Amino acid sequence: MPTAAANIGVVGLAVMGSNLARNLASREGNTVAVLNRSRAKTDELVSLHPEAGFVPTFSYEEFAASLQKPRTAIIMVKAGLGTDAVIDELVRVFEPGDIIVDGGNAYFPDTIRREQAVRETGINFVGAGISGGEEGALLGPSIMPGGSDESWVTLGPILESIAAVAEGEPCVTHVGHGGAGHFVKMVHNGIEYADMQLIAEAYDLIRRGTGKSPAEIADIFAEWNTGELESYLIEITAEVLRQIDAETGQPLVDVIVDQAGAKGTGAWTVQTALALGVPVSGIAEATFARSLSSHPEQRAVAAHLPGPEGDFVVDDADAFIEDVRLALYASKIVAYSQGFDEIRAGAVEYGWTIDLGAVSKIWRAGCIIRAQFLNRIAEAYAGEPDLPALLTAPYFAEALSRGQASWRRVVIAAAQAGIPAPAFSSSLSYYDGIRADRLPAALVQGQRDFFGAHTYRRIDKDGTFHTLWSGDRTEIPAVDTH
Ligand code: NBP
Repeated sequence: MPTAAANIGVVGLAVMGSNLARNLASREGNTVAVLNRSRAKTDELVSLHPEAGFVPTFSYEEFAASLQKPRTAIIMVKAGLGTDAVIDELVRVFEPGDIIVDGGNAYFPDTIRREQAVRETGINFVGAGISGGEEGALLGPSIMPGGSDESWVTLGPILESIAAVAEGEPCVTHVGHGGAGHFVKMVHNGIEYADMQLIAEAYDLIRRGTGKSPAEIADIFAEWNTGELESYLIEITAEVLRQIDAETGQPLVDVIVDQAGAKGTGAWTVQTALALGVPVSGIAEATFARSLSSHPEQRAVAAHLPGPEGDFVVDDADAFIEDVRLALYASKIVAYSQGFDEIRAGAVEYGWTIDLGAVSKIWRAGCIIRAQFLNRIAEAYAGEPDLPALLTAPYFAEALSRGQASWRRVVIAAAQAGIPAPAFSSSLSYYDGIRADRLPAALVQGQRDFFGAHTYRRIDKDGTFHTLWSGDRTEIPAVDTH
């Protein structure tokens, strides 16, 4: 058995686990024990990176013996049954007070279940969302840990040592108890879907409205990246659009099949939002847009359905591009506002205390949605921690006010030209819905009471009412069911 030389261990040495282990090993004070189900990955990692000083282990007993107490292990295996299998093994060889961290992409209800089960053994379980892909794992990810306060005492400094750094601050915070970390990571991914879809719609509208080439649009995105839209996603979009396919000489974007894949975190975000009753229409439209794109059989049979007559060419390309920029920013504000609403609602539902400003700050570096914009969100919550809707904060309200005329022109142009812009248009509808004095929901309540006696409330007195909806209307009494 090895001596307890390591202060942290990693189980699962595929691309994410091995990069995270290397990141940990590169930081002052860390000695990293490593373990993988099959021996080959451990041998390869240790032989390729002697500088890391890894402690290789080949059984859970050896792994546990190599760790100082409280033992701390980060699991980086395929989410699902693999995670449960590793947890069972670690629970078998660990002791009360030790800490098991799941750094995989777990669905948060699984994390809640695992945390409760492991806690009964006296061992701490922490579900930690880790964003940034393989490069982030190696160089500095954005980390969203949940779990107990006790585990954070040991884990906090270790995670702070490997996280990305934004303006001098590590991109990790103790998000909340239980499954809060994986919940927040899920919503992060949902917001990422919306952000990507909005950028794709902006590209499509500019291309089809102005006839500009992908390379020319890349220049526009690069320019946008110097202003309020500055973000990793805008930056990489410019690079994707500039890329030429070596085989055909065509812009690569024109050679790629137009069917977008998904690994399921967008769907989780939307399913969870539906259960919580939180409208995340931007994320939902982005998720559905990927689904729509991925049904070629339906698209083939629908291709003959008529669209508007004539070509779509805007009169003033520069003005249209500026309209699209402002519409993109406004829609992005809506998508983030909706995502933060979901986190707040999740915190209430599951009894977590989540600092929304702190969440926005740990997304400023290391993850896919990293952007300057997140500082504005942090400022909004610093100014008003219980802000009911992010988009009403003064900075965002001003941006929406500045952009709304452009936003409407772009959505009108898309509809008239027959260009799908589901995220742009649903975001505008959300904006108009949330700011409306009165909504047709009153009529929906009337309909519900008519066919199902679901009752309604009145604007002029307290109580719950049901109407007998038939016969002579003048005879219909309103019955207070209280
Ligand atoms: P994979 O998701 O491809 O999983 C491969 C690893 O899981 C290998 O180490 C494999 O061991 C191990 N494993 C499996 Br599969 N079943 C196991 C079991 N029953 N018991 C023990 N180990 C088992 O690895 P990855 O792409 O490095 O991702 C790791 C985690 O990080 C996943 O949860 C993923 O969703 C998450 N994540 C990935 C990314 C990314 O960009 N790839 C980003 C963010 C988060 P073996 O070598 O013996 O087969």
